[in-house]
Amino acid sequence: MRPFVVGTAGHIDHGKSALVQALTGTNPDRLPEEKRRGITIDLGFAHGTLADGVQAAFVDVPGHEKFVRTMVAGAHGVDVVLFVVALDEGLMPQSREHADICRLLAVPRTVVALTKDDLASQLDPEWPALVEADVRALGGAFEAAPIVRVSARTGAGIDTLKQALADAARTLPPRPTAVPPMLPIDRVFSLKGHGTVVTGTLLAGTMTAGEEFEIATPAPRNVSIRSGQRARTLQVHGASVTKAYAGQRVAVNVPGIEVAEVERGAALVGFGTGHIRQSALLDVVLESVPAAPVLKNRSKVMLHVGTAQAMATVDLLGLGELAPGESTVAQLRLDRALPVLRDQRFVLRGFRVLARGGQTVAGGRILFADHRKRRSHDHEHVEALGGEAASVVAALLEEAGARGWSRVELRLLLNELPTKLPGIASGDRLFAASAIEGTTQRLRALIRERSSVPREEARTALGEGVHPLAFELAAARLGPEFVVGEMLMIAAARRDPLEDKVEQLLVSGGLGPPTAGELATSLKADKYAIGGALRALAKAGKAVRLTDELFVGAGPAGEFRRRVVESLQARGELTTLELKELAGVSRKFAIPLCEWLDREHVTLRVGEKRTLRRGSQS
Ligand SMILES: Nc1nc2c(ncn2[C@@H]2O[C@H](COP(=O)(O)OP(=O)(O)OP(=O)(O)O)[C@@H](O)[C@H]2O)c(=O)[nH]1
Ligand SMILES: [Mg+2]
Repeated sequence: MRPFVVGTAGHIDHGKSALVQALTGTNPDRLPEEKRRGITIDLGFAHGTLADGVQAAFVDVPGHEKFVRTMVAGAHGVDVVLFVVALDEGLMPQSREHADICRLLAVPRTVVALTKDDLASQLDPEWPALVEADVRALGGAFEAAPIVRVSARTGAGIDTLKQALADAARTLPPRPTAVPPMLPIDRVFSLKGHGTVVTGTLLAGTMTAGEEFEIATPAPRNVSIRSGQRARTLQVHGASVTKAYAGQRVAVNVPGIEVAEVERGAALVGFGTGHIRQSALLDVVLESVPAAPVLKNRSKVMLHVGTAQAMATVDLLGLGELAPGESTVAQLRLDRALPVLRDQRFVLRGFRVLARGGQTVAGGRILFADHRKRRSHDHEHVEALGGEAASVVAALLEEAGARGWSRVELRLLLNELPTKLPGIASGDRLFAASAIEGTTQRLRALIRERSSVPREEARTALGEGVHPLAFELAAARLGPEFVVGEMLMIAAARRDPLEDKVEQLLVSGGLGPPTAGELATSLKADKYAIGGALRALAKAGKAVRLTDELFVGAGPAGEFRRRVVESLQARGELTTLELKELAGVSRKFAIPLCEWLDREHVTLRVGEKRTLRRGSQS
């Protein structure tokens, strides 16, 4: 059975504190003012043994309508709500508001105590059944919750109630344990000889005595974090422990911090995680209370999350308003950054008392401690953040582009990581496949534009939005057209396999090679492709262009030129016929060959004869 916290709820004076005392032997009202006025003002704490030796921590909350914010701070980490209704009064305004709050905070288990049962004899015999029916009519968890009639005064029903609480706790869902600790602070005090002690319910993770941690304090701007603090000692249920687990109420001795530096609303978080935990922009799933008025877009409300509060503007992301009892995704923009946890529940309260009592209008679940303002077109994206871990990771990666996310950050943001991670991994970082593909394309375009660019310069040119690991992934994907080293370059023009075949046929054709048309036919290739291959060979010095139709291999052409120069040096001049005989080919080839030599300024044509141009060597 995992550790758990029982929290009271119910209208003022209905006997919550008296019941906690009857269950645990501890009076949770410890302030002199509470004792004098006979009401609870601040949260009270106790612990005791239920049925079968089961240990439980208790948080007792005030019922007064002015102290609902304290009630919410007390209820945030509660596993089993002990919903107290005085039998003689029945449901009252804060009974209903506390019921709403427990439902919005998704307190996992509910046990109802109809207390002051010792007064039953003075009541109409039909009255208790009516009260019970009203409780059932609250709906949800109240429809099937155990209802136990008790008296704190006589002790009647207390054992049955202990049994009901223990039974309810037996099947509690687990808390996230594989995450860094998160402890919303609900009390700060100084202990003589020990220094500052903070207490709270450990919502997630485990804490170890001596461990370093951070304190995230609600802050007007961005984040406010005190790092490098150490938990000197830990106490659970009044006894020192070396480790505390999620679901336990923990007292942490933090000698490095002054009492005045911390207050309820701050949170103790794992070392190095404060910047992820704290945010003034929260993507949430919002659910409005059925009896509340319509919630308009841009409404200003008070957000209660963990033990903290902040003023919030509700952006319904494209919706004009939220009808009572409906739900949607939204972004809450806070006047200060609060420490939060994914899936943490919250409550929104308005500023006027509603007809049925109380000011609670909505609540919901935190999806994401964001860093940016959402717009209406982000509606679907925020919706995706409410899905299964794998699809949430995919949505986050998609949005982060080439900046990506580290596994550590994702685990902190989501409390867990799916076993199969989407995206492309490099080191500890993950990127959406589309982001790497996009970066690769940008890099290719950059290199093509500049032919070559130093690696570092290319990285800078792509901008800060591209994480160095994304750049490396992109560089590795450039493809064979590029050379990747300290310089990123276009590889020398890649040879077309058609060029090889054309070159072969030209060389074997000597001075009488196939024409472009004949090459196209014999290679079954397009004449433009043949033309391209021939021009590429000529450009590379492997062939000589005689006419557009006729190219000869560079080897045979050079050999012919050498022999012509040799002959002319010996004989002074040569006729076209003599030149044709020297080439050993038909006129069809000989004439263009001679004209090529003229163009090359090797020969000079004088009538039907050619001489060697002055200055021409070979
Ligand atoms: N007769 C009778 N009176 C009770 C019983 N339990 C509590 N009371 C009385 O009811 C009054 C209120 O009790 P508390 O326990 O302080 O009520 P509470 O719900 O904690 O009140 P707040 O914390 O101020 O909301 C006190 O005068 C108690 O003595 C009970 O079982 N029987
Ligand atoms: Mg009380």
